[in-house]
Amino acid sequence: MNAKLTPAPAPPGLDAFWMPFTANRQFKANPRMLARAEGMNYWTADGREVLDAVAGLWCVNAGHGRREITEAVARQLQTMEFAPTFQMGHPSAFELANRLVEIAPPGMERVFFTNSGSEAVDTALKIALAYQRARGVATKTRLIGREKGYHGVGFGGISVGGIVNNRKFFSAAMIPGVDHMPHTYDLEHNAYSRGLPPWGAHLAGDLERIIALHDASTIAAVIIEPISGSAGVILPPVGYLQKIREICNKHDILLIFDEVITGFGRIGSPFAAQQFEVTPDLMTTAKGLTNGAVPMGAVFAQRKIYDAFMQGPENAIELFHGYTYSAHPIACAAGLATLDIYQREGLLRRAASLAPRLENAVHSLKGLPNVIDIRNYGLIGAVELEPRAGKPTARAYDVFLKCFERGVLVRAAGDVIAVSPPLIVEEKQIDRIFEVLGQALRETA
Ligand code: PXG
Ligand code: PLP
Repeated sequence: MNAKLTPAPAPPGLDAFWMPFTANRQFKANPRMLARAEGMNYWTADGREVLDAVAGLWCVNAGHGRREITEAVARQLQTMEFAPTFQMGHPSAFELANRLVEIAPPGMERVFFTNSGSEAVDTALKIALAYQRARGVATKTRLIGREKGYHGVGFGGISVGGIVNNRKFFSAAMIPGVDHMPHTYDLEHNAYSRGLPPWGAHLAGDLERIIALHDASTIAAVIIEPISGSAGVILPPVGYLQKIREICNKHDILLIFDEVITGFGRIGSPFAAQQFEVTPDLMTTAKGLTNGAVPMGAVFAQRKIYDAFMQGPENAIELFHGYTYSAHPIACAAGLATLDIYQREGLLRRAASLAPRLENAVHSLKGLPNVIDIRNYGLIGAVELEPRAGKPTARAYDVFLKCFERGVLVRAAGDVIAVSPPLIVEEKQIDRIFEVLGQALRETA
């Protein structure tokens, strides 16, 4: 877009908007405003083009400005802007659920809609607890998460999550009966691994320790991100997820995969469950479900879980849970149009063919100043930096800023720079992302 043709909008007052997960004062002193998006790019309010290397926030998997989504949403708005799904229904909710089941891991035949990943997580945890009661094992009430896990910001999600800053302020309100397995982050053994790290499958064995401590009869579910994003891209060691699945089977404990980031093609299959050939009992998703165009999340459930609820009198509500906007018609329209694009363009598998290019590009940054590890899988790349003494996260923030100034949007998670471009990314754009990141690293003390 030619900046000269578009008068800059009057600078808005910045005080009223309390920004999420943002250093508000730092941002408002030097705001970075995005005004337009198309394909792989954003344009800033002053007309500068920025290559989106993070798919918005890991969600715009089909790239920006997809007409089919816009038109589907507009059509739905003109036909029926809202319809309740409590004791009522509308066709696109059922259609979207059916379409999702078609691409889901084996047996995941039921879908519960939410409005975000955080709501999907809280929903999955509640389904897990209610399921154990429904099938007559009401003693199974404990939940197990992992250190460094990110499961959104609901009270359930932060309780099973393992990110210190998300927890410490709210410690008085953590849900009871939660344990945490160790994370699998280990630079000593795994630094600079390409793809899944070879070391660490044995860490799954810690689940046996927790089960031995409490007894399996008290444990409802284990929740895990197949690949964790927010904690700085932590990958499952080879064989680790399989081992977790075996232990859960052995002790009759539900396994929940949180696929909010890994879902919808990010790592080369529709879901990580398929890529890693480990099928969970429940799966939480959001983000790529609607290409980020309308907020929506979904919990996938194995048929056996849904069936366990379908007893008692037929006029009884089986699950006391739901959101006003569960299966909102606008979100359903966006979801259906998004799935059409994914399927027509083969995007749910495309990351597999681009992964080698990204792997080579990201690992070419080894040896640059302050780089202490590089990780990658599918269309996810991460460069970990040595934190500045006494100033954690400051170095990665500076690198993020330098990249933005040079026209590439990356994401800083702690002292890790994460890259997760839309799945439509071209090989040349992958190269450009890491060229710019390399320059930024060279210039950052
Ligand atoms: N689970 C996982 C695994 C996630 O990654 C959520 C739940 C929560 O989703 P909502 O839609 O409530 O935000 C997430 C979200 C980042 C970043 O850059 C990651 C997320 C959100 C924003 C930024 O690491 N993950
Ligand atoms: N708070 C109040 C007072 C409500 O009436 C409702 C829903 O009816 C909620 C919260 C929950 O809102 P939502 O269904 O959008 O999650």
